[in-house]
Amino acid sequence: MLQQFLEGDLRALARAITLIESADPRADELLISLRQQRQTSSSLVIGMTGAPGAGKSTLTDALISQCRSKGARVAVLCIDPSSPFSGGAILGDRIRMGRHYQDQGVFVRSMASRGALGGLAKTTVGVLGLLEAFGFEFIFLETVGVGQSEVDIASVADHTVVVLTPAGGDAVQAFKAGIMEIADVFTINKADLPGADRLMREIRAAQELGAHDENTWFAPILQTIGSEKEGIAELLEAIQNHRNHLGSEGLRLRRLERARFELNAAIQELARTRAKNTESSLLEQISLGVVTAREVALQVLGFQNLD
Ligand SMILES: Nc1nc2c(ncn2[C@@H]2O[C@H](COP(=O)(O)OP(=O)(O)OP(=O)(O)O)[C@@H](O)[C@H]2O)c(=O)[nH]1
Ligand SMILES: [Mg+2]
Repeated sequence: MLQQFLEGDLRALARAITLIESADPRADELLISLRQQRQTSSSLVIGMTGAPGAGKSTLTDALISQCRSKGARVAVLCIDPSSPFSGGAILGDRIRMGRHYQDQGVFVRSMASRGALGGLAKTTVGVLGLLEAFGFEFIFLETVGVGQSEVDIASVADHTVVVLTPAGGDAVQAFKAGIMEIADVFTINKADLPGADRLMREIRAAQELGAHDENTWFAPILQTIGSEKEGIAELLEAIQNHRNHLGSEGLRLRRLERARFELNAAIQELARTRAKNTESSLLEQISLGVVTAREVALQVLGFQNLD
């Protein structure tokens, strides 16, 4: 399978993803040998975030066409934190991206991730590693719904595109959700609706208020009409400009951030298992107030002391 994978066989990729999703122990082995074969990844990993209905799927779809027109191969990972199954909200995206299905240069995969850390499946990072090793030039990550998963996506992606709309209160929502901080590129989608210029000024004002120096990357603020495919070339260009800004050192730091996210997910997973398997006698002691939950936690996690 490794051989077929390295030769670019999409069926081998699909099988490898299934291994990861089913938590098959051979998946780790595969990932490690792939990482040794393909040391450097030049993929652009792009996270698309924004409120439900902002136009993430529409824009991703248009960006796929833009990448394909340049001959680049593209993968899309749709992450649905609301569902334990793939389906539901994801289905619409599949249909919308349907016309790329015949295209061998486009790979679309949906993943459910309910119950996973912050809504972003721990398997997502593994699958992402596979897509990078496979050699896609562009990899888009898209979530359905709002919440923590948007911020998580920024920990995993190299470039985070925040999709806003001129609809009332979008900027306010973005400030609240901490999305301003994670944006590498803003796009005001639905720029055909009134209020796009005003929103642009609000974001710019907010950026200038924040701490900055001569090295600060001011996320460019674009306007797009996803449904008309307007502004798509400029959006892709802005993403590529951010890549150039990051350079190899910036990219290295982003990847460290991803590793930290991955480690955090692994630790939480282990801790959760330990908690679930804790003997009832220990639970009873906590319940009676004989010991604190923290003391038992340290014990079941194998810590010697509070450090
Ligand atoms: N007027 C207008 N409508 C748009 C534009 N872009 C997308 N839409 C429409 O907005 C609706 C939502 O777009 P989606 O791409 O599904 O939005 P999304 O962010 O992926 O939504 P979720 O996946 O549910 O979070 C669709 O009906 C699109 O046709 C635009 O630029 N202008
Ligand atoms: Mg969508």
